[in-house]
Amino acid sequence: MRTRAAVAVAPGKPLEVMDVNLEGPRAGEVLVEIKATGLCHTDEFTRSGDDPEGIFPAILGHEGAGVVIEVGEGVSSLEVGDHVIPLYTPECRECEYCLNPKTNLCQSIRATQGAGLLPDGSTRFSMLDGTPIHHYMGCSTFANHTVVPEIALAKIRQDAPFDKVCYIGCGVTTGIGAVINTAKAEIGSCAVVFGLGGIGLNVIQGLRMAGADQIVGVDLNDSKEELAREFGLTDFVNPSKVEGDMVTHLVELTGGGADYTFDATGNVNVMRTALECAHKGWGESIIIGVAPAGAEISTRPFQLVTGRSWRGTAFGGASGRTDVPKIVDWYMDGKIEIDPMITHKLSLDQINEGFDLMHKGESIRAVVEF
Ligand code: NAD
Ligand code: AHE
Ligand code: ZN
Repeated sequence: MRTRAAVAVAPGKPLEVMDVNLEGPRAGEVLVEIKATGLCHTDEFTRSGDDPEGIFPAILGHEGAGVVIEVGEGVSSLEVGDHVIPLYTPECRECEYCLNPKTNLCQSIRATQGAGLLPDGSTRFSMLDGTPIHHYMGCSTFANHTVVPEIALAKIRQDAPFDKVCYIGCGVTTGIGAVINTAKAEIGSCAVVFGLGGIGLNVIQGLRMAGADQIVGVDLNDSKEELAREFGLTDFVNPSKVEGDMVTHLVELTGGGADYTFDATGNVNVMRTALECAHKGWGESIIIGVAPAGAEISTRPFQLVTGRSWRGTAFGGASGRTDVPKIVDWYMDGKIEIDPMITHKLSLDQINEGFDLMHKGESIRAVVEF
């Protein structure tokens, strides 16, 4: 079939919206009509050329929601008409990783997914001249139709609005999950969140759900404070307005350091500050942000010797087929909020404007509706 997609033709270039060829689903695969997709900073990271795994041409996008149009041979858990959210962290429920409760990092298709291919080692997308186009994170939601492995689709309820729950495909689950699944923050905790964008706001929402007492937000952009306060922020710090050392400032503000700190910026200098303002003896710092190729974190080992821990989280530690339908229920039951974070709605033809808004710091989430 033919479908319409935004194609990343080369690193650093704007996406090009065009008609592309899409082959039908093979064994274990599912054809999905994407109804809506969010723009996450990780899409921009890959588009920019900063991602060491970036492959071009590719159809980016990993925060979508849609409807099953066709199922391939052997698909048993989904049928035509089901509503689904594609998962960049699949859940095969059989691999060594899925069987270990300590991780959500299903590895059953990681190698082909990282190479921009479906599990049989081929791509379903091509340009009209026949040039193959790579998949991205196993999802490629910047296309009106996409083919996704069955194990990388969460089946969700039919009454959930696509233009809101697409955000559960990455940002919502990553932020809330970092608090609930990874940090396992306790009632009364004190936390510092670096970066109050599409991920950081969901960390704040997760901390409020967990019953945190103090939630400090750090961002270079003052305009992020107001919405963050609506989600539970208690203190805002703009590092460019702090005189002296940021770590000292944050340790004082939190009465000795935070129980939990979260990096949602992707900046390795910020990650160091986040680790060092965690409380001596027990503070945990969780890295969520994705850093550019070649970037490395550093600190004095003494920071760890004296009881701070440095950890990381992918997709908020969530097992997607199991957890995503529950998070959709939380949204539908009013336990979590999504609507105020979706600040812009765009058509596919306007998708590059979404990245401009991200760069200008004007959006939290821009969502493309098909
Ligand atoms: P975003 O652009 O919406 O938000 C980033 C925020 O960080 C912005 O508000 C920006 O002003 C702020 N910021 C940037 N540099 C800063 C600095 N030096 N100090 C303080 N604040 C700073 O991006 P997002 O979609 O929220 O993504 C955030 C990061 O999380 C990205 O690196 C993204 O790739 C990553 N991410 C990781 C996962 C995961 O599973 N680990 C999932 C989604 C996103
Ligand atoms: N390709 C990058 C790494 C990118 C990365 O860390 N991705 C996160 C999800 S970000 C979603 O917005 C992730 O899930 N990582 C686990 C994995 O297996 O990819 C690089 O640096 O090479
Ligand atoms: Zn993402």
